[in-house]
Amino acid sequence: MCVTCGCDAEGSVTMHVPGQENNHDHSNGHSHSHSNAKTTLSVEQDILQQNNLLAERNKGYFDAKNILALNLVSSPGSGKTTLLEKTLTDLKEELTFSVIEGDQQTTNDADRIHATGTKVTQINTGKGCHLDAHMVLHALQGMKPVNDSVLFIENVGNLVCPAMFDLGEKERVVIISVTEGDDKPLKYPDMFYTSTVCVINKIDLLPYVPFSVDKVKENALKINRNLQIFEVSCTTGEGLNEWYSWLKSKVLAPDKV
Ligand SMILES: Nc1nc2c(ncn2[C@@H]2O[C@H](COP(=O)(O)OP(=O)(O)OP(=O)(O)O)[C@@H](O)[C@H]2O)c(=O)[nH]1
Ligand SMILES: [Mg+2]
Repeated sequence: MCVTCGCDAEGSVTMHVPGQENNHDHSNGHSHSHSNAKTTLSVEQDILQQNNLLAERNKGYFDAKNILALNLVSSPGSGKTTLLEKTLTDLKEELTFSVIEGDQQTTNDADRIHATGTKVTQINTGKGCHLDAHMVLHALQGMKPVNDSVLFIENVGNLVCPAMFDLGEKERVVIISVTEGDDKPLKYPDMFYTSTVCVINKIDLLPYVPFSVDKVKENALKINRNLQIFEVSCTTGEGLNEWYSWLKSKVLAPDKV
């Protein structure tokens, strides 16, 4: 997290709504002290405690509005935005979506989501390596997602720090692509332990890389035996129907799947 990785989670929020541009800056006021171990521990506790309170507030907002909030986490480049582009395009007639994008810099991902016609807000975290509940709260206040909808939050690409920051989401979806190695659940257990869903992406590349789907599933289930696992290729579309069915079932019967 911030204290141990040295990130400075001072960010700005850029709103991208189809047909409307509205940009403004935001600072969440994180401060850090590295003077000694005792101080570091108390700062870390303060940050996480404050985050958890705001995450509860976000959760209450989502529950009150019947918004299914999903936090997408992964290493950089696993295919989070590509999975979103496919999902938003293929299901736009059936479900109502909005997206919060988290990246250190650029509005590249928000631009890609915007191109699908979906309401999107980009959060740039600057030196920060994760989204936190306060950033999401601030984005929600600007974008006002509608009742009975699905909100995707694409976290900053990072398999470590985002695991520690509850955003108030209902489901945490960890994406791993086959080029990353099937040992990743064992090396980065927090992310797999705190997730409810695991999407194995880029299976079209399996013939070209030494990656065992059986092994990565075994490793992921060793860390979290309740993980719901999907195998997909966002390029060929293989496996996406199972992901879509799960998503629709969560919207229709949120606590029964
Ligand atoms: N072969 C293959 N390439 C894919 C697949 N899904 C995504 N990609 C490619 O992987 C690259 C990264 O995809 P992104 O969707 O930008 O990944 P991301 O996780 O959003 O990346 P960050 O936001 O930077 O963390 C792009 O070049 C995609 O075209 C897939 O299923 N198969
Ligand atoms: Mg992305």
